[in-house]
Amino acid sequence: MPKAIVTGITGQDGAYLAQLLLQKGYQVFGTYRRSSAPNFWRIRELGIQHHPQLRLVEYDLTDPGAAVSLLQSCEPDEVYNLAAQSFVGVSFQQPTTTSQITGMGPLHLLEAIRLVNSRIRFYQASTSEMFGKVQAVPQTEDTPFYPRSPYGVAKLFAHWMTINYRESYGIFGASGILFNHESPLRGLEFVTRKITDAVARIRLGLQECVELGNLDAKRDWGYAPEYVEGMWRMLQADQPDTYVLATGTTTSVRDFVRMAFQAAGIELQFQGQAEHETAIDLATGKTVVRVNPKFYRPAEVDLLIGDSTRARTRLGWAPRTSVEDLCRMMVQADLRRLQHPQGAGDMGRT
Ligand code: NDP
Ligand code: GDR
Repeated sequence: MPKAIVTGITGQDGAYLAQLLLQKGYQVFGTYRRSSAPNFWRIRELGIQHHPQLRLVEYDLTDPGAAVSLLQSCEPDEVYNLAAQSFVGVSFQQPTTTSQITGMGPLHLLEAIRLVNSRIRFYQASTSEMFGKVQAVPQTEDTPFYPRSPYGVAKLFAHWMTINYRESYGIFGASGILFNHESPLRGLEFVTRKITDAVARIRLGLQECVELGNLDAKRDWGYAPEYVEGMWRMLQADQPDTYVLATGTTTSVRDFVRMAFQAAGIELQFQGQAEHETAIDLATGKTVVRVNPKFYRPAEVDLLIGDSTRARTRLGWAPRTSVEDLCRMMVQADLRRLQHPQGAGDMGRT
C-alpha cells in the first residue's frame, strides 16, 4: 500500500486530495496544526474523517525538526505540501509569518527529505500568484515571474527551492503552478466563496448587502477536485517537472458576482465607478453589492489566465468544469447549507 503525507489536510485542497488518495488505496497521513478548537469540518463533509486508512498527525510547517520526525515516523513514498498561509490579503499584514510558513516551510520538508530518504517524491503547491504583474498572456511554465505580494514572493522562493533540490540532489520535486481553484469547501475569506455565501444569505433574507474590493481583477477559476488529481499525476510521472494547471478562461470578479446572483434568480444592475460602484437587485431596487476600498490590496494582480498544454499533453490532465457550473454549484451548496444546516453540515462556519 503506497503511503502519502498531505500537509494542510484541514484546508480545501488537503481535504480533497486526501479523499482522492484514499480512493486510490493509499495510507494517508494528514497533517494539521494544533489549535484550541478542532478544524475538521471539510474532512467531515467529505466523510473521510474516520477512514481506517487516514491518520491525522500534528505538524507545524515552521518547525524544521518536526519535518524530520514526520518523515521518520510516517515513512512516506510521497509528500504533498499543501499547507501554507494562503490568503494573499493577509500576507500584506503578516509578511514575516507568511514568509516563515509559506516560504521556509517547504524548505524544511525538502531538507528533511534529503536527510531522511531522498527517494521520497515531493509535490510543492506553487501558484499563479508568482506571475503577479503578468509579463505575458496566457501564462505558461516559461512566463517570467513578477510576484506582487509577500505571499507570491514566499511561494516563488519555495518554487525555486523545489527546482534547486531537484537539480542539486536528484530529489523528485514537482512544482504545480496552480491557478485559482474553488469549490463548496473553499474558505469564506476568498472572493468566490465570500460571494456565494453572501448571495445565499441575501436570497434567504439573512443579509442585505455584500462589500467587496476590486471588481476588475480577472482570475482563471477552476474546480478544486480536478486540480488535486493533477497533483497526484505530477508525482506519478517518470520525471519531476513544473506544470501549470488552469482552465484557459478568465472571468472578472464583477462577472462572477453577476453569475452568482443569477444562479439565485437575482438580476443585477451595476452603477457608479471604482470605490463608488454598487449593484442593485433589479426586481427590488435594493443595493446588494457595494465596493469598499478596505478590501483593496496594496498591489494587485490584475489578470490571470493559464495555458496548461504541458499538463494536458504529458500528464493527460484536463479541467472539466466551467466557471458557470462551478459558480452555480457553490451557490446551491451555500443555499442548501443555510436552509438545512444539519444535513449540509457547517461548511466553514465552525
Ligand atoms: P487553505 O488555506 O484552504 O489551506 C491551507 C492549509 O495550510 C490549512 O490546512 C492550514 O491549517 C494549513 N497551515 C497554515 N499554516 C500552517 C502551519 N504553520 N503549519 C501547518 N499547517 C499550516 O488553502 P488551499 O487548500 O486553498 O490551498 C492549498 C495550497 O495550494 C496552499 O499552499 C495554497 O497556497 C496553494 N494554492 C492554492 C490555490 C487555490 O486556488 N486554492 C492556487 C494555487 C496554490 P489551518 O486549517 O489550521 O489554518
Ligand atoms: P487570490 O484569491 O488572491 O487570487 O488568491 P482571492 O479570492 O482572495 O482574490 C481574488 C481576487 O478578488 C479580488 N477581490 C477580493 N478578494 C477577497 N478575498 N475579498 C474581497 O472582498 C474581494 N474583492 C475583490 C482580489 O483583490 C483578487 O484580485 C487565491 C489563493 O487561494 C491563493 O492561495 C492562491 O495561490 C491563488 O488564489 C492562486
